[in-house]
Amino acid sequence: MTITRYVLNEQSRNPEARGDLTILLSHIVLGCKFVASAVNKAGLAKLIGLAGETNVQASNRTALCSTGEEQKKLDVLSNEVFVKALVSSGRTCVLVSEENEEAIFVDAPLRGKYCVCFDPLDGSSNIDCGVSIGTIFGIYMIKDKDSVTLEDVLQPGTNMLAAGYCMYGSSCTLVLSTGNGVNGFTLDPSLGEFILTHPNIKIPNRGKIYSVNEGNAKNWDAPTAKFVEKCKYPQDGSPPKSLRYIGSMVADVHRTLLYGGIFLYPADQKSPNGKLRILYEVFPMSFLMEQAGGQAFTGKQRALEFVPRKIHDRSPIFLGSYDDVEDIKALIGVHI
Ligand code: AHM
Ligand code: MG
Repeated sequence: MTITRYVLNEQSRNPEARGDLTILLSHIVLGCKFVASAVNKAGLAKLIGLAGETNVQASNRTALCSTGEEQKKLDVLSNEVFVKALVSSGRTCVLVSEENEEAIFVDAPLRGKYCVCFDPLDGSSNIDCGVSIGTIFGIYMIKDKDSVTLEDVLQPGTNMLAAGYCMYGSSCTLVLSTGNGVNGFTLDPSLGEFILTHPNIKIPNRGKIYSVNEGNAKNWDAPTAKFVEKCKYPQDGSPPKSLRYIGSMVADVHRTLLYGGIFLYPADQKSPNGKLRILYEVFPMSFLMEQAGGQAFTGKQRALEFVPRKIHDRSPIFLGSYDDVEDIKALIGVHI
């Protein structure tokens, strides 16, 4: 089963579907193949290293990093690839990219009804050492494509129609949900096709792994510190959890989805909203987790119910196995 056939099958389940989402997804798949090829050739083609610019997150993050975030060559290329792939699909009206400060409004002749929020190459600090990196995307429908505004982009994650990520790792894996479960496809390089290799992914109810940047522990709040303490020194007779942290959200979430456990990027005293961006990191991954039977929580509420105020807003996030996320909710004392 190729991803093309899978998406066409999904389309045929909805008698009112006119194929627009199918076309949009095929352009996203094309962008992923292009970036996968560039990532594979990066060392040879001199694509690793800096592009000599800083990206939009630099100004947002001055409190954290006085020099600004350095933008890598592969980030620049991947962003260009996805913007062109999405615009040329003729199915998008507004795009939000991690790499662009402002939302991109598509010119009228090429305008369609979808909004796509994406991080073209997440985990860029891992590029130069060959660790897995990925593309993350979330898709919304816009009410009126002829009068689209920024407000149309600032929707809760519950309005998302589809989301996914593509991981450029030891193999290239695309994980997708169109709101009917989660499926994983692996790129067969000899065919140039994504093949369904992980049908109907369900996350275990509880896992043996926790995943967090523990170097931030001195700035955590009490419930987060207590939660991680319990992962290491459980009081209920269960074995301690293993720690796995790659520092590349796509890879950390992919492992969490397949093996179970919890991934967290909590708030801390230095970053009261955590680090991860709502529209193109937190929402798509939360959508996938819920679709796989897990849950995603901001520390205050169900992550998908959050309504961002600006396109690059951040939020703390705890996501993964249902019962593991229940544990952090119990420690924080939130009942949702
Ligand atoms: P990026 O979009 O600038 O690459 O940052 C996002 C990445 C995520 O992939 C990852 O979960 C996180 O940053 C790791 O942050 P840290 O190095 O603070 O642990
Ligand atoms: Mg990035």
